[in-house]
Amino acid sequence: MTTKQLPADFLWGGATADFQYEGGFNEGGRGVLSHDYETDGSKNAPRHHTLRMPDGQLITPKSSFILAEDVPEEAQPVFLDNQYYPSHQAVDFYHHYKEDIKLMAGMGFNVFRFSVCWSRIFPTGEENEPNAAGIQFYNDVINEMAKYDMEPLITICHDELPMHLALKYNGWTSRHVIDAYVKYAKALFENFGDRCRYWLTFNEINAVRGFGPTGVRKASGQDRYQAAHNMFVASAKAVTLGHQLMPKSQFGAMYAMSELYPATCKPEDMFHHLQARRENWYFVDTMGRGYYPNYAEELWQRHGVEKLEMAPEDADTLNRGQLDYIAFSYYRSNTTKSGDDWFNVGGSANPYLENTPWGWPVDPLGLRYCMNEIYDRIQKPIFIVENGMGAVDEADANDYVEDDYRIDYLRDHLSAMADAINIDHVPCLGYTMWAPIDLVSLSTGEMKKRYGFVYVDMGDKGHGTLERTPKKSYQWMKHVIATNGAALSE
Ligand code: BGP
Repeated sequence: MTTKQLPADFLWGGATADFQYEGGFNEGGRGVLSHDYETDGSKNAPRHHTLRMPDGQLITPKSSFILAEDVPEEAQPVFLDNQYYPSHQAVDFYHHYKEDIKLMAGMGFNVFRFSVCWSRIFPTGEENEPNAAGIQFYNDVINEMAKYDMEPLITICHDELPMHLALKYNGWTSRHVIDAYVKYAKALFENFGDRCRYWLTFNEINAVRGFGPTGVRKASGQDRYQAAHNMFVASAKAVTLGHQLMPKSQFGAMYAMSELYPATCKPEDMFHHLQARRENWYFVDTMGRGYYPNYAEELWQRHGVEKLEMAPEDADTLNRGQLDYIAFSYYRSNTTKSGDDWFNVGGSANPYLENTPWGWPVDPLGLRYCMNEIYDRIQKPIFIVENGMGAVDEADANDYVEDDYRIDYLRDHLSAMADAINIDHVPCLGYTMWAPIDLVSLSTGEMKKRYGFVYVDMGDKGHGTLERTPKKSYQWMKHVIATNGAALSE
């Protein structure tokens, strides 16, 4: 059997996002964030937010992603007393960071991916100077990590906007937001750049195509792809500036790249698959190669894009701000066939795979496939920055969880990853598992959908002690990291 042992400098860690993990929503001068208005939900009842019209009427858009829908301009988001908003407390990393970092270090993590909360640094996005208390918080976090030789991987923007920017500028459709983003990124580079090598400009930037960019009032293709263009320019500017200020820095952006298969070998399904996969390649290709791909025009037409607003210097900006590595999340694979909605691939069931309790097909080999596919195409190192299994964990009286299903999921995926590295020779910088400590689910807003190595005593409505207890998978992962992957063959 080929060894599963990984290169000595391999980065092992976990990944989180501020509004799902951090809490402290009205502490330390933090401003209101787009996600703060999202309620909890469940597998069958989507999250939602509420908007108030000038006449007092309340409306609830269909989209669970704040304002990612055609809503009247006068509508203002509101908090309602009878709703629960999970981002406000999340699982309170804000007050538990020392304990959580110690727990992560206990597993042997040498990297921890977290996102900075934009509105903690610039509460509205338009201040001239960063919020000192926000800078202090992340300095404390990074310094705490340094005690355990754990380096940060910082996501600059994880699917979020300060609410003020979302409302005033119609989110990313406006170039004003590019300037606000670059100012924000610069503040992070100046304050944390001496201790951070690896950066991600955006999380799952390709989600803009489906969910809509956070804080945009319309869901038209024109708006989505204009927002994507502005995000490409913002990312490229941040990369160029980051390289200047921090010569050793390495930049990636993160893509949701769960694998996509044709449902059959019928030529029409195969061709549909090629085009559907390009819906995501569009983002990787443009940012990884520094220019729009040949098929961009065909894709724009498909989505009713008439003309994107581009500045004359944008082509040069994209070219100079190419990414150093390609990061992605991988949870599952999907299938598609001719006739499927472009925004909703994955409709056909895959008879060869079993699903998680949330209906996500489990496909470890798809991870190896995906790693090869990305490297074949872009020829830059890759970084797996999210992978994991959301499950219902039944804790015993001592809050102990025997999560053998999670161990199985991770063993199979990590083995597939090791094969891509050791057999296929795909350069891979590291692996950060989503999410080392239980936190709030992005899609459903639940606590019940747990991912962690560490159980957090908290329920879907925020009740609980927030006490942290390692699960069975904690010890297992510790052993895998201690052997640098060799234990995966045991
Ligand atoms: C990714 C997001 C994460 C995370 C993860 C799991 O799309 O980047 O923020 O939440 O998916 O998804 P969920 O929480 O919906 O189970």
